[in-house]
Amino acid sequence: MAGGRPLGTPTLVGVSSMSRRRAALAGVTAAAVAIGSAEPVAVLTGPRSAPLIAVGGLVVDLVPEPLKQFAIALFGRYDKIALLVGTALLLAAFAALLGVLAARRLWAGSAGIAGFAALGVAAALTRAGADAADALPSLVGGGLGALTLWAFVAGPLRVDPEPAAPATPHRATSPGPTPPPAVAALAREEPVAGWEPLERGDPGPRRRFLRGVGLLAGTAAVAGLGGHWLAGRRGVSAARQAVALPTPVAPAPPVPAGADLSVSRLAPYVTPNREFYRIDTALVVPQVDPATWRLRIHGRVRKPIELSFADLLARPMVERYVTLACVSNEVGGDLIGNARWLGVPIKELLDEAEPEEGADQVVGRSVDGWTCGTPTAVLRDGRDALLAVGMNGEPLPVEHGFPVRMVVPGLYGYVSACKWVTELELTRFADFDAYWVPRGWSAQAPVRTQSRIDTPRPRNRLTAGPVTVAGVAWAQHRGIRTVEVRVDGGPWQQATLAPAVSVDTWVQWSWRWAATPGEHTLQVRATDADGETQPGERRPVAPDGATGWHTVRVAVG
Ligand SMILES: Nc1nc2c(c(=O)[nH]1)N[C@H]1C(S)=C(S)[C@@H](COP(=O)(O)O)O[C@H]1N2
Ligand SMILES: [Mo]
Repeated sequence: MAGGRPLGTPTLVGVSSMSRRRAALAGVTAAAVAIGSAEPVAVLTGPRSAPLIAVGGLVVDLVPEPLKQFAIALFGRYDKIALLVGTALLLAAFAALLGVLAARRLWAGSAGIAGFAALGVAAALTRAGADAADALPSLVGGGLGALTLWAFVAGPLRVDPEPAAPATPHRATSPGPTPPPAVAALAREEPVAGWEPLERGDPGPRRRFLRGVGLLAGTAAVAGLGGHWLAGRRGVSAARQAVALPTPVAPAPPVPAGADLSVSRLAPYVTPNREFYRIDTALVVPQVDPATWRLRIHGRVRKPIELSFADLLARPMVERYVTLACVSNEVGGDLIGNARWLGVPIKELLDEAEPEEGADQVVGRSVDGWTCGTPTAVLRDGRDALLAVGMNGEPLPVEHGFPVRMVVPGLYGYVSACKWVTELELTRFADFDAYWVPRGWSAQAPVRTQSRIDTPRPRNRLTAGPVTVAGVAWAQHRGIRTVEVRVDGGPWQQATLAPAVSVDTWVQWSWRWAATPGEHTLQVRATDADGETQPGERRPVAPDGATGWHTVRVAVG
């Protein structure tokens, strides 16, 4: 067997003798090629068709709710990045195994890659609004990945750590403390008999293997990152910048003087867009071109409506301050923000569409298939439920739903605030469960009365004497009547309320505390305008919003 390298001949001995570590490295490189080469293709077919994002999206939709809660608790707002990194690590581990498998049986390794490609294709094709082209990134990636694996295992980049010699006793038994000669030679970087380069300048199979790994992994990284970057440039930020928002026929009432108590650490009355919390299931922010955007109002209506963005902008607009809150906001949490929204009253559109009797649910559907179910009655009861196009004087930021989203005062976001909305379907609660309902959340979810202490912060060290305790309280669409504070479980004391624009927004409050030395516990509770006081009982965020009093412990020196 001396002499020629068995180029492209996967003899059983040669294949099975490929070192495990190299085989694993070959597998990981093949996976990198698959993922990386899919990205430039996804520039054409859209970022959601890229295998990592498509499979990640599938995971987001399929993962059982308790696990998701756990992940959110564990990773906080970085849960999406954690998901992608976790998926990539898992993929790398599988790819390494596939490499080892392929070294033994090339067909099995190829079947594994085909399986992954099929998963990518299935994930991409089942995303909302997907078309056949969305299969392309996974197909191309899978094909190139399989080719890479072949090249390493049986093709030009193949490495045999041993001459394809008859099995020696060294090999039959455990390598033991003395490595077989070929392995020892490799460690010394010496040429091995039967392994000499074919010609001068041929780097030899081992070098060629490593060069192959480096070159392919590098190319994959460049293709992947470049493709990702290009896909990002195909976003809609230019189209967003070009939007000229109309002047509202009904401007928002001015923010009353004193709505902002201007206490440091206290959340500002109006939340700047950059600081506004973001919650959604989207792994990549949907990029919706306003030129092609359509809104369909359909289902159980007598007169279905279809509107373009220009049609919407041509309608009379109102501007309103509304505080949006997430049902997943823990007591004391910050998944809440207040903004000035510009938009068309949903009521007017529904009135024109003429909902049928019994159509008690309006399903808002996003371009990415996410849905929320809002009571038709709530949307028509005269509150400022908007199809919003503007946020704090700007077109909606892309991550907050550009070009159009729903905003409904008094309801949690998951039942009302559909971003990137493209459909309002009239149906019945009995007939359709929106996205979060089968995942264990209530179909009906008015915002619970809540209050939060923003200052002092937990575990602050304070000096004895007067201390300003301040925060925010909210009971959207009912309004806040009183806020009370107590120290160390003592009597409740009335806080001072700042003025607010309307009952649809939160309100700031403050209370002067004569702090005495020692450890203290501060608690806050609010009473809404209906006279209902926040219960002290602690309940979790699921299924319809947390209850309990925000409690902050401080040390006064
Ligand atoms: N398309 C879409 N819209 C969505 C969601 C989503 O996952 N997808 N999440 C909802 C939830 S749970 C909340 S709390 C609000 C948050 O809106 P924001 O990100 O603009 O603060 O958006 C709602 N609209
Ligand atoms: Mo939410």
